This record gives sequence, structure tokens and C-alpha cells, in this order.
Amino acid sequence: MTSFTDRTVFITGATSGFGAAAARRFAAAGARLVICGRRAGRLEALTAELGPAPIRALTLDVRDRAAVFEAIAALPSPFDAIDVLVNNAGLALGLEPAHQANLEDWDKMVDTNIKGLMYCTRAVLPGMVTRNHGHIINLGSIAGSHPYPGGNAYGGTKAFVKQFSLNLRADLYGSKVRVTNIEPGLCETEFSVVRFHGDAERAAQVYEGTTPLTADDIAECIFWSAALPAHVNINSIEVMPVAQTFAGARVYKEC
Ligand code: NDP
Ligand code: 8X3
Repeated sequence: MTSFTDRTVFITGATSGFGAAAARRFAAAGARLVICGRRAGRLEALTAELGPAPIRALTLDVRDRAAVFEAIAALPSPFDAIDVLVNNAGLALGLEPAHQANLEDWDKMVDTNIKGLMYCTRAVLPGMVTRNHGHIINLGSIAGSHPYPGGNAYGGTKAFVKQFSLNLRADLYGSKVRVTNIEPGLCETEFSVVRFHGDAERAAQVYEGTTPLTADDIAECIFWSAALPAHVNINSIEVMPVAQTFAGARVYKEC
């Protein structure tokens, strides 16, 4: 297993859910951290919680291309030599069928899940290639492979993440930079509260009566793929709770 002492791990969307859990997991392994998100107060709290760990917090909206490049270029040594980028910032908005979906929601998902992830990757990757060392870990979703009603644009953004991850591997032929796509299913975080625009009651119903995955489960998958020996590349991890399974292609009798 790789040691994370003297390694820098950059995590987007560290103010909640998987990102915060991954920050805790890597900090426990001795990593140096760069954490980002839009909610400065949450970043401050996490920085205080992780205490002596070397940590830099960036209040950053990954949709802002110039801000992403400026923030990453301005990182002081040794935080600038990023060993692991966890491209986790993302969201689902809405569950309406495509013909009723809100276009603003679709724009936000594309801007965050696709464009934000591309900006962070493009800003960090040249340094990794120059050092011939690094690991990009993207947060895809089972929604990128398996359609479900209302998944429409969200599933489309995660299909992008899946294909982008594979194409990065193709471009990185000959380098030692690794790429992994983590594809979780149902996991209880703030994800559904965000999806339902702050309706916590509706969000809670999603998980009612089930045992969903936890943020710590996903942080462990992220950490494990990063901690494997440097010659091992996990292309993807698709992970679901036992409670979740595939409904299969459905046939509507009257159609
Ligand atoms: P949370 O809502 O708990 O966390 C999402 C994180 O993304 C927050 O830290 C949020 O920070 C950050 N974020 C959102 N938009 C931006 C932005 N524009 N700029 C910077 N940060 C942003 O959700 P999860 O932890 O569950 O989700 C993390 C990732 O995992 C997402 O990509 C999601 O699509 C994916 N995923 C989630 C699953 C689930 O069931 N929970 C399953 C499969 C994949 P802030 O608001 O402070 O900016
Ligand atoms: C989140 C998992 O199944 O709600 O990406 O789309 S799902």
C-alpha cells in the first residue's frame, strides 16, 4: 500500500458527503490536503476538525473556469504538486421526465458535473504528466451506465464522466498517471436534498426503509484505489447497496 505522507490530495466538493469523508480518510493516512467547495464556513470547520493535518481550503466554484485555473496556479509549494485529484463536486437537480425538466437545472448539472470536472482535470493534469506521477479519481455514478426515469440529463453528465475517464487513460498512454471512475448507486448524503431543491422531507423518503451506502463507504473506495501500488490502475468501481438492484427493461402493455 502507498504511503500518503508527503502526498498532496486535492478534493473538490469537500464541504459535504463523499468529499468531506474522503478528506477525513486521506488526512487519517497522513496526506496533505487541498479541499474546495463554495461554502466557506464548511471548509473552515473541516480545516479546524482535521487540525494538525497540512491543509489548504479554497472557496471555489468549479464552474468558474478562470477561478479554477487561478486557484490551482496560485497554490504554494508543496501543495502545488498534486498527487491525487478527486473530482467529486457535482449534483443532480430534479427528477422530472425530460419533457417537464427545468432547463436551468440541466445547465447547472452540465456546468458542474461536466465542465467543472474538465476544468479541474485540465488545470491539474499537466503537472502530473511532467512529474510522471498522479491519479485522477472521478465521481461518476451508476446513472452513467443505467438509465432510470428522471435521470435524463444527470445520467448524461455521468456518462460523460465515464467516457472522459476512459479517454484520459487513452491519452495518458506511456505516462504513469492513473485514472479511476467511481460509480456509486444509492448513497445517503446531501445529494437528494440538493436534487429536490432543499425539500429534506422528500429527500428522506428516498432512503426510508433501506440501508443505503454511506459517504464513508465511498471514501473507502476512493482511498483504496489511490492506495494500491503505483502500477495498478482501477479503471472503474461500480458500487451499490445490497438493497438496490436493477429493475430490468420494462414493457408497458398498452404501448
Ligand atoms: P453532496 O451534495 O453531499 O456533496 C456535493 C459536494 O459538491 C458539496 O461539497 C458541494 O459543495 C460540491 N459542489 C456542488 N457544486 C459545486 C460547485 N459548483 N463548485 C464546487 N463544489 C460544488 O453529494 P455527494 O457527496 O453524494 O456527491 C458527490 C458526488 O458523487 C457528486 O458528483 C454526485 O453526483 C456523485 N454521486 C452521488 C451519489 C449519491 O447517491 N449520493 C451516487 C453516485 C454519485 P458546495 O455546495 O459547498 O459548493
Ligand atoms: C446518484 C445515484 O441512482 O440516484 O448518482 O442516480 S442515482
